[in-house]
Amino acid sequence: MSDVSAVKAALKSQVIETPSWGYGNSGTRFKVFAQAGVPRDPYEKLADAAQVHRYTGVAPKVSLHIPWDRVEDYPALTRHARDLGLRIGTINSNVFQDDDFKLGSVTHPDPTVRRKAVDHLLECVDIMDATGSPDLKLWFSDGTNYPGQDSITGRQDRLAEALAEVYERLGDDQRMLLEYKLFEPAFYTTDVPDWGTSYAHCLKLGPKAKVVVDTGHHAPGTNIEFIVAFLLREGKLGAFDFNSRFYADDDLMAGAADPFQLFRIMHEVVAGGGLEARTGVNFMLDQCHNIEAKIPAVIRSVTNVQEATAKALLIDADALAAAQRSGDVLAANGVLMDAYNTDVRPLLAEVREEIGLDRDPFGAYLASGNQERIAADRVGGEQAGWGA
Ligand code: PSV
Ligand code: MN
Repeated sequence: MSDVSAVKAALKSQVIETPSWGYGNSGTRFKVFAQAGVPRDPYEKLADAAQVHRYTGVAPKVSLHIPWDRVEDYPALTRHARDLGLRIGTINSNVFQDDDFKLGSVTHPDPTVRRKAVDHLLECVDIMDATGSPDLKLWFSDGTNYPGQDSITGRQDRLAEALAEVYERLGDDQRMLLEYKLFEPAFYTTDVPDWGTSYAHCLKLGPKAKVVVDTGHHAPGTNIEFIVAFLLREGKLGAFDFNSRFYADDDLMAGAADPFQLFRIMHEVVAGGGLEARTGVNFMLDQCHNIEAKIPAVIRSVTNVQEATAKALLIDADALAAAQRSGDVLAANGVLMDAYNTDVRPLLAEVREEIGLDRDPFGAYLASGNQERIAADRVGGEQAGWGA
């Protein structure tokens, strides 16, 4: 796209959804480091998300995770979000932190455990009804640790049965987003290990079922942009869980480990029309901030996604197509690299200024005093974190 006003319009209309759990305490299996001012409940998590939206202008949606964000009164939480200029985004189910799910949730060999897992997923759809959330995100830790532990085929049958029941319960405007992950916590087999498995189940389920690409959930060297291009072409790319991966499912800030990969992904998104609202691609972050301050880290992640998007939008599509048609490999690659090597920060600063925001969201947030305010105000009570 070479028309700067069209590039700016696309950047202004992009929505990046932030995760409630990114504002809570998190860590590794070795240690969770508590931070001052961390939210103590979902209401405070939304207040933090509102700060991110206030300074970036593109983050009005917040994903919830159930039961971490379970509240008595979902309409009240939804009103609270609205009062803060936000709306509730995706409802993330959690069938991986209950003792009953040791051998799996929806693929567990025992039908009573499967029932419990499916009931949780149905509860998540009830929460979607109560909050106006359009998307249910399913990620299953289900799998096996040892050869022979369970039937791989049997587990696929159970998975299909559970997904079908939940799919049936969805309203007309609600979608099911099925996430995959190569491994962890199961190490031998995972029941939804890759995009192909997710895609096959979604295809059978119907048009309301789509695949989620969590950028951290692949083997090293996987060409994620190919997956993105393929799914978009098939109309089955539902959402991203953006984060960075150095080694495994690190869940670090999007664009931190490999900004070039994020650019390549966004190029396929732009080329496949994925920025257009009609495709319904949801740009979510799924990350945790273990050692860095959380709100500024989410701001940084949002701007990293924006920078990758801006660079992808700046690719001269006509020049690229011409080079591709004529088989000029070096020219085609050059068109992409020219866009990638453009410093888009001044362009994004202009975009922000045009919508009445500070040119530098990160600096403006740090100067706002909010970080000190929440550290002083949020004393007592229990800080939210994994499992809260
Ligand atoms: C699993 O690793 C995952 O990516 C899923 O999206 C979970 O819901 C999320 O992380 C939060 O822990
Ligand atoms: Mn994820």
